[in-house]
Amino acid sequence: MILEETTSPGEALERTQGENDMSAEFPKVMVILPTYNERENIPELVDALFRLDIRNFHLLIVDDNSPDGTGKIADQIAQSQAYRGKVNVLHRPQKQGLGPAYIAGYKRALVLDAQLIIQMDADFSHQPKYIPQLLEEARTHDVVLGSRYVAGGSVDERWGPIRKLLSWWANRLYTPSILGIPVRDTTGGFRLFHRNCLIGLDLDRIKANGYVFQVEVIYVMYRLGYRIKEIPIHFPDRERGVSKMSPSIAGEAALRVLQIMFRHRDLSPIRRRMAPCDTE
Ligand SMILES: Nc1nc2c(ncn2[C@@H]2O[C@H](COP(=O)(O)OP(=O)(O)O)[C@@H](O)[C@H]2O)c(=O)[nH]1
Ligand SMILES: [Mg+2]
Repeated sequence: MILEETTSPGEALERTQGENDMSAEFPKVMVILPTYNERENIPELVDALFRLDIRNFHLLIVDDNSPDGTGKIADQIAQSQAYRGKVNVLHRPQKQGLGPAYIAGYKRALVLDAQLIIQMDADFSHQPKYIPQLLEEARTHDVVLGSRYVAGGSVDERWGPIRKLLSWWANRLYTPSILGIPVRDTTGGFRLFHRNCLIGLDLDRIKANGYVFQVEVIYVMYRLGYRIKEIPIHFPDRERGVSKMSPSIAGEAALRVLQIMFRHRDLSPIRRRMAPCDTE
C-alpha cells in the first residue's frame, strides 16, 4: 500500500547502509519484548534473536513484575557477558496490560535512540526468522506488519473452527469495514516501525489496551499517512507458559473498534507530531 508521503525512511536507510561496514553506520534496531510470566521462553528467545546476527541489534524487555521471576532472569541476561550493553530491561511495578507496556517500551526505545523498532510477543508465536524480512521491507515502507491474513500467512493448525472464524471475522471483515483500512491483520502484534512513525503517532493519543491497542496504533498510523506493508507469517500457538488474553478482552474489542474510529477519523498526515516525543 503506497500512501501520499513526502519523507522516505527507506532512502535514509539506504544512505546509512552505504559504503562501509562499520556497525555505527547501521541503524539501531531495537526489539521490544513485553513479558508477563515468560521465564520458560525468554532465555531461549533472546538467544534465537541474537543468532540472527543483525548489525546494531538490541533488545528491550518490558516486564510487569512477573510473579514467575521473568524480570530477574531478564536482568541476569542483560548483565551476562554475552549480552551486556545489548539487552535493556524496563521493570514496571505491576501488570497493567499490553497497551501500557508497549507505550512505555516505545518511549524507552526512543530515548535509547532506536531507529527501527520491532515489537513481538515473547512466546515464539512471533518467530524470529521473519525479522530479516521485516527489515528488508523497512527500506521502502514506514511500517511493516507480520500478517496472518495475507496470502501465504497462516495460524496454528490446532486452532478450532470457532477461534479461526472469530479471528478471521475480526481482522478481515469487521475491523476493515468499520475503520475503512486496507490492513488485513489489524490485531497482530508483530510489527516494525521507523522511529519517526512512533514520534508522529504521538503516543498520548493511544488509549486502548489488549487486542484493540494494536488496532488503534495501526489505524492512527494509517490516518497519518504512513506507508504500511504486510508480510505473511505463520502464527503457531505458544508451546510454553499461558496466554494472558481473556475472552472478556476479546468481547470488549468489537465495541472499542467503533470508539477508535470516532476518536481518530479526522486525523490526517498534517497531524503528525513533529516535536520530539515526551519521554519518561
Ligand atoms: N509487560 C507485559 N507483558 C504482557 C502483559 N500481558 C501479556 N504480555 C506479554 O505479551 C505477549 C502476548 O501475550 P499472550 O499472553 O501470549 O497473548 P496471546 O498471544 O494473545 O495469547 C507475551 O509476550 C506476554 O508475556 C502485560 O500485562 N504486561
Ligand atoms: Mg501468545
